[in-house]
Amino acid sequence: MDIAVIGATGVVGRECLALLDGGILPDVGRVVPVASAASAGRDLGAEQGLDLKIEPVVALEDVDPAGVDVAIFSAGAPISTRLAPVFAAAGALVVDNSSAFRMDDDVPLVVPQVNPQMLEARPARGIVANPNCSTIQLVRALHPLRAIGEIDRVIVSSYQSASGGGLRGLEELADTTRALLDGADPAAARPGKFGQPLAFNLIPEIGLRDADGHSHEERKLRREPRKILGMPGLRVAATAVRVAVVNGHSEAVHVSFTAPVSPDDALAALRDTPGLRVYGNDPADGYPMPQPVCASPTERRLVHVGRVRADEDDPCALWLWVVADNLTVGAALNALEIVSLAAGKSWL
Ligand code: 2RA
Repeated sequence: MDIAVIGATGVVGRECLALLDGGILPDVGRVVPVASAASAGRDLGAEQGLDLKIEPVVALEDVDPAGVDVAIFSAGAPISTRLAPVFAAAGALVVDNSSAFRMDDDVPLVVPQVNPQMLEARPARGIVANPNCSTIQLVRALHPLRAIGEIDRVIVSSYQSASGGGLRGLEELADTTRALLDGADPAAARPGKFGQPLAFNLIPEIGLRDADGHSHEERKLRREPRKILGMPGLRVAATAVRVAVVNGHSEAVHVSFTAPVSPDDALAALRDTPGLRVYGNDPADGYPMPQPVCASPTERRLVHVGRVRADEDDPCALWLWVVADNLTVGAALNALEIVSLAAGKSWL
């Protein structure tokens, strides 16, 4: 299987290469990293200390889609809009990490642990959309709970790390933190990737707000779970906050069901679900936090669910605390799990 990684020098592209190096897919042939012309010729394998044989970076304008079996896009919606159909037309299965196609009716939006049935047949346009990072961890925590009752409403507050803003986001957190520790005036910090200085701060806006006051990220958290769970009428209310965390998104999730539910039943359903790390309510069980989750090569490939507890004013509702590495679980790993799922189908 020859794979092109478009956006290979970005934070998600690098995770894709690292996962491929780790053997997430069998029978990998050529790995063609694609990036800007400024990166053409770079040896990302050597830069990242990978064993996998990776070809020198090809500039976006020079890439030849012919002969590519799979193309993973992590270069932003404009590039996906322009080039994903070109790769698909050349016969590649495109897995797109951008928001370009997620809500198109003829493009499946897939989390393999939740709606694998969406890949029983080759996607009509040859494109599969990878959901937004904060969506993936949310639906992987919600899906098992459908075994204990019918979900009626979800209220989610997300606490999203700087790495969600890519390399610029990471640089900005480091720069503004260093500046403040050196005594600089936070107001002097230039509003960059996040519009406000992030160090020691919270920014209640991810993606611009619309006329109704909802941010672009909050819209994703409302629309995407409905499509993935096949619940177009699911009521979802979201608040998305950028926080001064390097990597790892966290979510406080309030789930309402149509009938009474118990935290014990929820914990049992979650514990029966592969790919989840579940924390009980014994103080010794602890709770998930982004820093240790993302620091562990094994834990950063799981969705972590803790603080499962009753809503004391509503017997039909529960609280959850969900943490995951937004670059692996929330992007690169889900994309490659889609490829792995597709590889088992006759149509790839
Ligand atoms: C963010 N989910 O966290 C968006 C895109 N990665 O910035």
